[in-house]
Amino acid sequence: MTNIEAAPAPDFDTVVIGAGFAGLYSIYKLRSLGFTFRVFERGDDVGGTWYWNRYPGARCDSESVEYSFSFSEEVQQEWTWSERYSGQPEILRYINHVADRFDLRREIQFNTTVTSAKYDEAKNCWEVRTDKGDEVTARFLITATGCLSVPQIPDYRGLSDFKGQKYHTGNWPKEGVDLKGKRVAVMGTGSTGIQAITAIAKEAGHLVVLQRTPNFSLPAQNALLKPEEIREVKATYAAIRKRARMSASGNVYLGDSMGKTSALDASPEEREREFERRWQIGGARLVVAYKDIGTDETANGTAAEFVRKKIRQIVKDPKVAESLCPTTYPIGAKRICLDSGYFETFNRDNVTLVDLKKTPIMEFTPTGFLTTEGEFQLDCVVFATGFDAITGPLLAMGIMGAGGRKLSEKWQAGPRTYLGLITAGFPNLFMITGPGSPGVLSTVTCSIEQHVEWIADCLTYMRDRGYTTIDTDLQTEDAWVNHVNDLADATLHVKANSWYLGANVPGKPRVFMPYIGGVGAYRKECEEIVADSYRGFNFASQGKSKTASAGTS
Ligand code: N01
Repeated sequence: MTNIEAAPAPDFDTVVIGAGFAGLYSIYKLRSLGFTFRVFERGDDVGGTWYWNRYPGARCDSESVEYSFSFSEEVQQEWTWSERYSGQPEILRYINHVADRFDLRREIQFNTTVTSAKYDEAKNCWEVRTDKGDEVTARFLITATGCLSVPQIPDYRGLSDFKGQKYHTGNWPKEGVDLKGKRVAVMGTGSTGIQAITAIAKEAGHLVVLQRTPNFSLPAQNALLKPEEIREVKATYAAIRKRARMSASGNVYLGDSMGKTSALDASPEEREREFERRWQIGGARLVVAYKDIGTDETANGTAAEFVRKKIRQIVKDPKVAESLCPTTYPIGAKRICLDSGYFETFNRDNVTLVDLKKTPIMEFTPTGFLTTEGEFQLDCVVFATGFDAITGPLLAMGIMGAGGRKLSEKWQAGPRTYLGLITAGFPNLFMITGPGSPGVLSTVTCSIEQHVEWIADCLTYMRDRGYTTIDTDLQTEDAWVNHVNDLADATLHVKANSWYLGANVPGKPRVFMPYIGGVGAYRKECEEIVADSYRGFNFASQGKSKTASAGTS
């Protein structure tokens, strides 16, 4: 470690990048602990994911009462969600409410994109530069950049010649888009596409759905929350949150939905009843109806077939129904989609499904696109084609660690972290919901709060002991990465080409990025590591390095 004693103090203790859920809670925490900080945010207001994803039909697929902050009992009591699954406008109003209530905008510099972040070993600080010409230094760098914030638009021949409107759902214009009566195509049938297609079909003159791979989608069974439901939640909020924190996914509001028995021990009639019961309750609970749906292909097949049967019942045209039936990967191996009438949409006269596996797009033209079957004339194309997930936002910022090593070089073959929180050789860099943590496999607000609190505790621990540097070593990191891989390999998740594996981005290494052991197990591991004097973390102060596990008091 370099001696930093004589180095001038950095401008701030911390720079935080991003002002969505993660950034806002970081502000709240850092401020309450007396740390100095600056926050940079690309958008012109708070909200992160919910600021950018304003596409028609945008809605949360976690229950509203859980997809929210738990850190303030006052906010929990004063805010009332109107629907079981909130729409984007309501979530953005909520985020704004929290920002206003705690005066969180004060330290945020909006409309500012971080263009580089370089660790200066001599000064033991991060030098952060932005597109607005800022150059600030901070002892610590915290990325709160979200996991799904770098939109992907495929590179089709002729796309730049298309004269109509083009939008990506993850970068939807703030002023909205009038699609009334227009000829619209939506490309992509993931969670986003399924929501957008259902909503746009009601508005467009004609909608063409461009599907490459059909997806398993379950009914959300969204509804207005009743006053008695809200009263009950508010009366028991503390208990709900406590259970969520130690659960598999952070989603426990309607009871523990994880089945305890094997699908193969149930008779076909019992399974049918259980799947139907869960289909009617709504949400993703059908895919955990039995304990082995996520791990055993035969068990999984029973749930997959139930959903295919539903699709065939709902969609009137048998050919269209067949095209909509997923058959090439296990149910739940990709993120399960929740819908509000998606399959019914294909019974509308103004909706056409183009199965790109059967009739691929040859090229876009100035007025539409050409498939192997013919030409489609369009006014507008909506790309619901996903994101360079999890690592994309981190690699987009030009992060350079010790010795000028680029993060993009270190992660060339896939991300490597310890707990998804730090990565060796990039001292004092903390990632909220980084790769190797459960973030995207959970009610993300639950995971965000855990990470922010963990980081805040760690910074306090360091301040109390005069430590100025935190890092880990490759051995610790390798062990964590292997653990994350082992957990994933024991599931069927690795059998689908999903964004969890980076499979949606051409050239991205195929590595299962999230920790799949569950938020409760992960939290426990994090707590045990802290209790064991921050096992695996190396701290240093004033030029003296110290391996935490050797004892730190
Ligand atoms: O993205 P996706 P998303 N030509 O990557 C298709 C979260 N989310 O934005 O499957 C044609 O899942 C691609 O096809 P294929 C949620 O975690 C949350 O929908 O690769 N098609 C796929 O159909 C979700 O999982 C909420 O063959 C192309 C689609 O585009 C995550 O965001 C709401 C193509 C991309 O699906 C991402 O979902 C919405 C090409 N070249 C989303 N390239 C909440 O409610 C890609 N596709 C919280």
